[in-house]
Amino acid sequence: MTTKSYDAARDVFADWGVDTEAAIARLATIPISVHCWQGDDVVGFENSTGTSGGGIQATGNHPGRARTPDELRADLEFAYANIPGSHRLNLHAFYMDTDETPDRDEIEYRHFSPWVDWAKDLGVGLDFNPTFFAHEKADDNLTLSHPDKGIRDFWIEHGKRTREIAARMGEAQGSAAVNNIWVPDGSKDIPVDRFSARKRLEASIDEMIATPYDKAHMLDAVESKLFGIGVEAMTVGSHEFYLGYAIRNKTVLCLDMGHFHPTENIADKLSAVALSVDELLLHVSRPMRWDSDHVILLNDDILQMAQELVFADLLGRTHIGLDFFDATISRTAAWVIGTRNMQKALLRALLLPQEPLKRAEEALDFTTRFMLTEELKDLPFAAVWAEFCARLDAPVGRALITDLDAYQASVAIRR
Ligand code: RNT
Ligand code: ZN
Repeated sequence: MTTKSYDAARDVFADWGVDTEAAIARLATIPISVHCWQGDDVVGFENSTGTSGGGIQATGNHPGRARTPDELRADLEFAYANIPGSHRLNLHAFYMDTDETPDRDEIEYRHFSPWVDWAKDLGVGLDFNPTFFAHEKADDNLTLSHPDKGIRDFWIEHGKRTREIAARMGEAQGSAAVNNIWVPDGSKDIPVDRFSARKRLEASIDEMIATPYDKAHMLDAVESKLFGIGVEAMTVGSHEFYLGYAIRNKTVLCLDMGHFHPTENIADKLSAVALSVDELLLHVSRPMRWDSDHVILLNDDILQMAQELVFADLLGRTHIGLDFFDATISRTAAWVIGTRNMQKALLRALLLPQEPLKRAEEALDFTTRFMLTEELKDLPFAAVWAEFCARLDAPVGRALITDLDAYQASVAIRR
């Protein structure tokens, strides 16, 4: 039984030539890779003494931070129950779940097997990341491009191990785990030999990813950045660096929305890079003045990203991951609302009548395009979203807020 408001919305969309049932069915097939690090403020679970670093740090002290793998999994279970559909978990290497104390160059699959078992039970696919920060050997904000070969070798070994772990995860779950490489490497002040640093980074990644793995199990991705705290003058792995690297080496290219100049439009980049790379990974995020990793809102930036993915037919070769962390609000609410915002943006894009929009543009009829884009903003998207959530057993509106509040209250008391 569908609701009256959905029935009415279906007719409105049908009038524009849009099939709401097709949009709902398509949205249900799009997994979002939910980042584990929103749940514990990017601290991780290494038993050895980790340091903070790499210019990434959550700010805020809201009660209820997950302090153990069990707490993080409980929070994730709650979050997934309130996010309609089947999704993934993006795990960082320093979220190992073990009593052992392996250093980064000693990690093995068994240190992550509790995650694999749990994810399998929950029907969640895993993605993975080497962790090149929060470690004494990264204190100079240099890892794979460090002038010291010993340090580079340490991190190369770490990266190799994550690829093997990710490949085993992918094999166990029957879908490729994306293993995303981001390094903090850069220079606080103006360097005089950028080229050597970039050649070292290239050579290190080449060595790290030399062992081939079945693409059905593991996909290498590379993530660029503009600058970070402590590396204001130069980031070794810049956008141009990794765009070229990904093209030459046929890796996935990761675009993080916080890793460009603030006035750049990341949505605009998708169709440009899609001509040269096969697969994309997104780190959907909300930079405010800098790479601040605010929780994503349902704003124009996200709507444009989703529209590009749908209109340019890039969903089939784009892995949608999230990358935000806010410790001033409920971490579970941040996960749930942020992930749902990505889905809502995709649904809106799926519900737009592409044909008249593209036809107007092709005919250089910008008046029609303008009238359409603005009038279409009034379409009853919310009724279709509510129907999607109802079919997939996820609450909306006040019921959702009551759920989020109750869970936050429970963790705030216990932790
Ligand atoms: C850092 C990058 C990177 C990290 C995660 C934790 O600026 O965005 O993706 O946020 O790997
Ligand atoms: Zn990122």
